[in-house]
Amino acid sequence: MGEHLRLAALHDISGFGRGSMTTAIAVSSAAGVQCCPVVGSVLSAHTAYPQVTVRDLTEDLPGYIDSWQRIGCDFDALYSGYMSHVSQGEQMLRLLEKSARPGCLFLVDPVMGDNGKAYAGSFGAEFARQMRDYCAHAHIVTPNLTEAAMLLGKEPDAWKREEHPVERYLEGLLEMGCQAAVITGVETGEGRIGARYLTRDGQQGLADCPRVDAYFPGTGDLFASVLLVTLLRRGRDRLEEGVQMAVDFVYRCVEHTHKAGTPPLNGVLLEEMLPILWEKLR
Ligand code: PXL
Repeated sequence: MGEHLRLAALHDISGFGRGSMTTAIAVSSAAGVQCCPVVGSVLSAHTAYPQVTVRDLTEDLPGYIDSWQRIGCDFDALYSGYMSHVSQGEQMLRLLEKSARPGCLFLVDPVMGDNGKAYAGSFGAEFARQMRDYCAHAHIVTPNLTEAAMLLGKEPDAWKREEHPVERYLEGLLEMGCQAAVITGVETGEGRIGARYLTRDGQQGLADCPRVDAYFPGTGDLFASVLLVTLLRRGRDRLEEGVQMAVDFVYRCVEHTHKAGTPPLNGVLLEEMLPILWEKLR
């Protein structure tokens, strides 16, 4: 054994509804990876609920990261998702510069919207432009189609009116400067959905699964978290395996939850599925 993997994750904590930090911690722990949280905001629930409280912690983050750097924390991966303020990403760049272990992976999930709409909050064109600059530093980005359109300066629903947007968006994302781009929520055939990827050195591919007729918030966070821990566990260059593992696991969670019939806003029944990750990745 000997390899004790550790990542730093910047997300919000949403108290109810599953997703973001609670998902990142659960998935990392099940995969045997320590997750050190950088909490950018605290919400009573994710913003798909009609009424939530929000505490933004952007101002606290510089001191928090200073403290980590004085202690001498270092990481095998850096991971960011939902940011209540786009400047929060600067703290991840400080970690990248000073607290990265050799081969440290930097994954950015540019959380801004879904289904052709920006999420409630500050996710306008200026946020998207700054997110684009931030993504230039990432090794891997994992937008859905809505977020990919926003990163490329388009309307959140532009992909609905374009022919074959995925191929062009993947190339556009690599032009931002990242090493690899994965677009999620892509229709891959009649009744099928999945993710497509493209890397700077020309690898490309897809993983897909049957589409389940239901929408569960937080599945993008689940996808990115599973992808990242798979790469840490199996090898940083095993993108195909990581994307496949993430699609399969999200599908199993969605299918299980759909059958269980719990309220979709509560998210997928992740706790009941974690043993699968434990089995596969330990
Ligand atoms: O799943 C992405 C996400 C993360 N965090 C918060 C959210 C959402 C999506 O709605 O509201 C607070």
